[in-house]
Amino acid sequence: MPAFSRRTFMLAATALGAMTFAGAALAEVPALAKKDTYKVGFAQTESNNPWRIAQTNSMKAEAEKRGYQLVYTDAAGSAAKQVADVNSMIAQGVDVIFLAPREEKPLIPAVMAAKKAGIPVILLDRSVDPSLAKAGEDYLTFIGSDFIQEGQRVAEWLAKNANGKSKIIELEGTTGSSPANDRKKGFDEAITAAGGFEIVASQTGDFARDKGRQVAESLLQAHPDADIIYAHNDEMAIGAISAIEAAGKVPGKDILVLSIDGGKEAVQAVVDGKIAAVVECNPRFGPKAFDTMAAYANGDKIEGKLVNDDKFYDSTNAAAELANAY
Ligand code: GZL
Repeated sequence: MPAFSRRTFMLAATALGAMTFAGAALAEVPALAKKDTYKVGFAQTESNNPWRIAQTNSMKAEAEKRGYQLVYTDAAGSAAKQVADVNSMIAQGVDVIFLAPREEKPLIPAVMAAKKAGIPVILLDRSVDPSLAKAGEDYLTFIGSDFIQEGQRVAEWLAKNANGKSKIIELEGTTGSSPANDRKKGFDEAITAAGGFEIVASQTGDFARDKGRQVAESLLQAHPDADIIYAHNDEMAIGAISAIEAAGKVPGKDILVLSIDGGKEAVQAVVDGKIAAVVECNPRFGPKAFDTMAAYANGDKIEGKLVNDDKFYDSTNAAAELANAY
């Protein structure tokens, strides 16, 4: 081989090797050593509704059952505080961080800081912007529901059971959160494809009961012909029921209410005929979260997305299923 091309070859090989090494370093999720016990971080978004409280209780119960030390934080609805909470966990030297990112973009720095500190992150329930952080590279995996499918299931039920009702008010979840983004995407695309429906208004109620009630009240006044309310979660659906009744209308008769989460209060409302259908979004993450962490420590391959199976409640099964609802 002529000297010039050999030198060029060596330079190219060195450059390629450096890039590959850097690439490998950037692409690796930090390892988790196999130990008898762990110090585990769980950064919760807030505790403003039964769903979040059920998720937290499930995580705390599983940590206690396994004898792990749990460093728990509650961001009280602030993405900025949730970033600070994760940074605090990093400083405390936790072995792994479970994170339910309140919104898709603001939590990216927290995910990257944990990776840089050599701490694997498992996303629970909510995800981050996939164009900014990737499973299997920046964090280990996402465990949660398929929010697009949840929205689609509501649309599919409506397409079969609306019985002529067609004007929809949509109550969106927390702006910028993956459940709000994807429950809207899944529902809006499917209900448009079904034909014969119109979303007359769509506004955030921030997954909160009273905000949901206030927004539903104002939208019902602005759209008196609305005869369907699709709420991204039970809290806002229950708030909307109060708004419907305050407007002198009958939920389930004048206006169909549809929801996602499947908490006991909402499933009871299905039994009572006030909510037409609810897609479950099970908050009991503890066992699956800690089993996934143990499998990773054991060296098992972990898929980038671990989707929960969600039930569906309507008048055909709500009474029988009520006892199992969270
Ligand atoms: C969905 C979860 C949502 C619930 C709301 O996985 O993030 O947050 O649907 C909760 O009730 O506030």
